[in-house]
Amino acid sequence: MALLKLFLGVFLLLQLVLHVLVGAAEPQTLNCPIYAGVPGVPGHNGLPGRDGKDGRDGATGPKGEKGEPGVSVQGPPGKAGPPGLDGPQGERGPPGSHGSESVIESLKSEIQNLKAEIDTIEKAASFSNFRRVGQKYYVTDGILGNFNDGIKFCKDAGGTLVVPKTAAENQALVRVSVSSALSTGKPYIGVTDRETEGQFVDIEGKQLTFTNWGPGQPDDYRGGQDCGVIEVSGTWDDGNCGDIRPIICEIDM
Ligand SMILES: [Ca+2]
Repeated sequence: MALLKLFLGVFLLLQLVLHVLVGAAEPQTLNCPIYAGVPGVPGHNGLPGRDGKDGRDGATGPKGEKGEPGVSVQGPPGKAGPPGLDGPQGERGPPGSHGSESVIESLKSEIQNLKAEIDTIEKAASFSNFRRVGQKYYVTDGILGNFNDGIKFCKDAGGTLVVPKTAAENQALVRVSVSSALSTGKPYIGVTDRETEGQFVDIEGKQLTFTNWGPGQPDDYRGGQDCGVIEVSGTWDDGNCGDIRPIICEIDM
C-alpha cells in the first residue's frame, strides 16, 4: 500500500513538472482535457551493417563439359639422343656358292705359277751373272767350251744354249756377254747348219724366227764354220764348232 502511494506520488509530481514546463512555453488553459498523441511516422532504415565472415565451402559442383580440341601444330625437333649400344652378333650366314671354289682353284694355280717362277729365279741366281729378259733369264758362270760342251752344260743346268728370238733378247745377250767380260771371246749361240749346210736351225732342228747375221755372214769360212756365235756389236757370225768359247745359257720361266 505504501508502494502504491509512492507510485502515485511520483506520477503526480511528474505531471506537475510537465505542466510547469509546457506552461512556460505557451499559455494554456489549465482546465483543457488531455488527449493521447498521434503515432509518429516510422523512421528511415539505418546504414547497412559490416560484411559478415566468409561462409564455409560449398559442395563440389557438377563436372563441366569437354573442351574444344587444341590446335595441332608440330613443334620443333628435339635434340639427337645418345648413340645406342652395340647389338648382338648376327647369325652365321649360309655357305657360299661355287664361286669360292673357283677362287680357291685360281689361287692354287697362282701359287703353282709362283713356285715355278721362284724355281726359275733360284736356278738363274745360282749363276754368277744373270739377266732377265721377258719370260726368260740369260745366265753364265763364264765357263768356256766347244759347241757340244755348251749344249750339255746348259741342259744340265736346267736350260738350253742361248738363242735370241727378238732384238730385245739379242741386246740383252750382248749385255750379259759384255758384263761378264766374255764378249771378246764371241760366245756361242744355239744355231747350227751341221745337218744341212747353209740352213741354220736351233739345236732341236727348228727353223729360226729371228736372226741378226753380220754383213756377209754366215760365210762358212774355209768350209768349217757350222755353229753360231755373237759379236760384241750384237751381230751373228758362223764359226768352227770345235773352238773353245764362252757358254751362255737361257732358262725359260
Ligand atoms: Ca763365218
